[in-house]
Amino acid sequence: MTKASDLFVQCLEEEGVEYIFGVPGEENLDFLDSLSRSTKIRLILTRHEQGAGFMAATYGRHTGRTGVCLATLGPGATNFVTAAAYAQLGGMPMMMITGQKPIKKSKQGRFQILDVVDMMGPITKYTHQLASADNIPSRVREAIRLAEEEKPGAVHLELPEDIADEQTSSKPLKRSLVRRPLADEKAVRAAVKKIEAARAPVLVLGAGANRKMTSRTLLAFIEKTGIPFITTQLGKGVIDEMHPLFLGCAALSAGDFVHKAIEAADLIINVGHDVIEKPPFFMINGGTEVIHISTKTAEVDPVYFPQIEVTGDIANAMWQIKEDIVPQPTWNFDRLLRARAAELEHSAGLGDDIRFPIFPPCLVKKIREAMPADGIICLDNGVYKIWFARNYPARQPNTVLLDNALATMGAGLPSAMASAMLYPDRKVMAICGDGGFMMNSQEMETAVRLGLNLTVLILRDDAYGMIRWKQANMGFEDFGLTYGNPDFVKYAEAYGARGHRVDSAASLPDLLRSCLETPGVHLIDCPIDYSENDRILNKDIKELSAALDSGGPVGLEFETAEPAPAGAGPMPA
Ligand SMILES: Cc1ncc(C[n+]2csc(CCOP(=O)(O)OP(=O)(O)O)c2C)c(N)n1
Repeated sequence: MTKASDLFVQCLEEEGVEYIFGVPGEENLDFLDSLSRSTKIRLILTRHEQGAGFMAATYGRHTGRTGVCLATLGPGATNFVTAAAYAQLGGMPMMMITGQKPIKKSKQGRFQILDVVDMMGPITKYTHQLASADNIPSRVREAIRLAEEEKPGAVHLELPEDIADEQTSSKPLKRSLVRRPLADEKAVRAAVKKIEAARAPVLVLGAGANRKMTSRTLLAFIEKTGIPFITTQLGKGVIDEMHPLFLGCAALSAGDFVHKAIEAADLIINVGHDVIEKPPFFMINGGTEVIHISTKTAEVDPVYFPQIEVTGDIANAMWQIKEDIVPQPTWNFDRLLRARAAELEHSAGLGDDIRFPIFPPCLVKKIREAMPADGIICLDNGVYKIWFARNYPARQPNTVLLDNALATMGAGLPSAMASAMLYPDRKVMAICGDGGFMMNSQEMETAVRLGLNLTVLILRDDAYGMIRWKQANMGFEDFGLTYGNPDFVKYAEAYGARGHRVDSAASLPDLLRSCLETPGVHLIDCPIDYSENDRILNKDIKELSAALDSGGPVGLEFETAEPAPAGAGPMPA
């Protein structure tokens, strides 16, 4: 016979779990005791359940295997909610294990008791209370299977104290061998015919394209056909964004150069579309047609109703299409590529502006120069996310971890910590606003305790800058969005990390280099100047890209004899 909590740990070992991130409570003590004897799973104690949840989700995002986190009942479980939603919307396989008071006999009334299983319902793929030790193997297997199946997401198991203490003869189940179904040949053929008949097809790579094998087959397709590509924010890095056929990332909702490129296309090959992201284009009836290539069928809505759907494993679908397709001499991508050329010209000038406090495009450029191709930047949520999504070329998959799904603040530092744990030989940087950093800054202690090599860059504007910008934009008074900050250098030092302060744009590269090369946790306090966000993002870019059609300031003239078909314009802001 085996104790239930021992069996639970054995099941997790069988699944290949390496870490459990968490904050245990009294109701997890049997489980914790069982975990103490595991030679395969390491407990990573955090200072808040949210940090544990974000780290577990990021483990899932990097590996495709379920990241596991642990908390107690009631308040521990409620602290998991944001991380669960982050994993669920962001497509990251993650399992939460929470404790509970005994379910058969309890003398404690309703103290700390919430219906956690019910609470997790809307934000998980599976939530279940273990009511018998015998069922632990099948419940764990089912939870992990579902967490990893397309679209990956969050699952939850509740282990009550009395069940954890039961004895059972059950044994762990082995992982199943699962393959995603392959796309149907006829759908592939239809897609190929449509692409061959187009004049200027374009690829749009979204969140679902960010899978290990997909990058390889997509690259082979792009190299064979010469068809250019754009990415959504969650598709960043699927293909090297320094590739000459990269047309940009859809970071703004509308009016950017990248939207001009989409408008110039007459067919959109939309790979790995996920409705969770803001759409990079919107369809109108009779407008530009769309081929949907994904593991799931298209969720139709007023701006998305593709004409052809190729559903099944994306890597295989792209391989089949690549094998079948014959590049056409009639394809012409000039207008698409010229929009990109104009964009590069515009952003190069901005990146060279070394004013101080630092100018966002210059910051992005300096960080790109400091980070190696496989270096990982993990963004929190704030204004700077738009700048990084637009201007920072991701060279490899999962090297720009940003959250364009739940878009929560507070995940930047924990996601960077999980990245640094998983890839100790790569350079990892958390990039946070002062607001987002302070939401989980207590995890600096965890980072130092774990001995991570990590650079945390805090972009300090002493405000919830993103909201302040929108407030100004909407014509409201500047009210209610500014605050003071701790002395971040001293704050870092109090945790045993190294604190640094940037005092000029020119000194940033050396500071970045020394932080990235010196082991340990570094925190950089970097004042940032957001005063021109509006001029550049809302005015200049839109005016310059709009001028592309008529040959405006950037001197580009699109052939007007054969205008792009209407209907694939950017989503209105
Ligand atoms: C948990 C959470 N709370 C609130 C928001 C809404 N929100 C989005 S950005 C933002 C301000 C971010 O401020 P900061 O981290 O300092 O970055 P900045 O925009 O100043 O660069 C807020 C409040 C959110 N996305 N997530």
